[in-house]
Parts: sequence; C-alpha cells; structure tokens
Amino acid sequence: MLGVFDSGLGGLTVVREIQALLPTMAIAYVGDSCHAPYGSRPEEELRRLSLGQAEFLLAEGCTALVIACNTATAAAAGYLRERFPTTPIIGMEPAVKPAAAATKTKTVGVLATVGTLQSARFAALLDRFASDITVLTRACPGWVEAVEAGAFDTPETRALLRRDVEPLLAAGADTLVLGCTHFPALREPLQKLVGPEVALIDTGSAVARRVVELVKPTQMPGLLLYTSGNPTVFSRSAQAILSAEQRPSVLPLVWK
Ligand code: DGN
Repeated sequence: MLGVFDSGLGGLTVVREIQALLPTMAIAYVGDSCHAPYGSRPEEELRRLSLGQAEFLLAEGCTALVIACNTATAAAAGYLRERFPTTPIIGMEPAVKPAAAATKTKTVGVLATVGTLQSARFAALLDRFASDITVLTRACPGWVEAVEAGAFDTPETRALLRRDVEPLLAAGADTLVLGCTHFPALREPLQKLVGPEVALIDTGSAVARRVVELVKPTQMPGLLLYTSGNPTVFSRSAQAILSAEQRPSVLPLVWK
C-alpha cells in the first residue's frame, strides 16, 4: 500500500494523478487539516508533524510514502529519508524546470507557500534551472484555507486569486507554477482568470510517474482517507477534488 500525506486536502490533487497512472494501487492518505496551513510553520515543527504522519502510515502497512506537500518536502524530506532509509520516499518540487522551458516572455510566476519559497531547496532549484529567466514569487495567503473550506469557486476565492495573480501577469509572466498541492484544486477558476494563453504548471503528474518507477503497484484498488480535522468537512471537500465515482471513507486520525 502507498502512503500519501499533506497538511490537508491538497495532496489529493496528487492522489488523483497517481490513480490515473496506477488505478489498482491501494492508497492510504493522511490530511493533517487540524494543523493546516503548514505554510509559515517553523521547519522544526514541520519535521515533527511529517514524522508523525509517516510513522502512522508505516504502522498502517504502507511500504512507500509520497510527501504530497511542497512545504513539508522542503522542510522534512531529507530528515524522513534518514529516518527510514529503506522506504522509498517521494517528495514534491515546484515545477520551475518545465516552466523555464515553456516561458516565451522569459518571465515565470511561482505560487507557493512562504515555507517553500524561503527554503534552501527552492533557492537551489532557481540556481539550477532559472538563472536566465525572471522568476516572480507570490505566497498567496488564504488560498490553502479556501481549499480546506471547500470554497473552490466562490466570489471571495476568485477575489483572492485575482489579488495575487494580476500583478504577476502585469509584470509579463506567461507561465505560472502551482507550487503548492492545494492550488491545482483551484485550476478552473485560475485558468478562467488568466485566460488560455497563460500556462499553469504543477508537478502532480511528474510525481505520479516517479511512483510508477519506484513502487510496485498493488492489485487491489482502494483509497482510505484519514484526517486530523473534521471528517465530515474533509469528506465533502475531498469528494470535489477526487473523481466523481469515488466515495472513499474518511476516518479520524488517531496517532498510534
Ligand atoms: N499543500 C501544501 C504544499 O504543497 O505546500 C501546504 C499547504 C499549506 O498547508 N500551507
């Protein structure tokens, strides 16, 4: 079984990409909604929270993990790999490399949390792949909360998107990186806002391909969701992100 975790619902945008490539993979998912957003929590705390989720999923029988959260990956991927050296652990990374290859205006906007944007991993990504383009960054306060509340396409959410995206477009960005796993859940209103000429790029499908390379699929499909938040709220919003025919059970998270 594959274990996937995130600060809340965002990692489900990665789960749906994994399911598209590996429909028979059994997945256990933890959304730590009671601690969302992770965006501006200190690294030390993110390591502790990530360790709790990893230990829970391994105790449930998972044999590989996906850290479906850019913020937790930046803070804790190395730490978790040291703690569990024989477990495949796949993390997220903002799609700076494909965005740098795609932009025609040589200007890219990266939408991500403060934690991701201030991380050493992100600085290294820019050094490697974005030295000859302009990269504008935006921390997007409120977006994660909107997704957690299931407010995917409300007037308030659209106003938040406009506030953060319009300055990037005005500065010439023709490619936007969705550097937080919650943000693909807002892809529809975002694409409407920016128009068809602006590309929105995330790394969910790249991570799914990495899972195909590293993890032997089970032959028994299934998705079990755990949340540290309110299971009823979680279930409602999860349903909107996942494919319509799925009705996964949502269980309250009990740390073992
Ligand atoms: N979904 C997470 C990410 O990709 O960074 C974190 C969102 C949050 O909790 N701030």
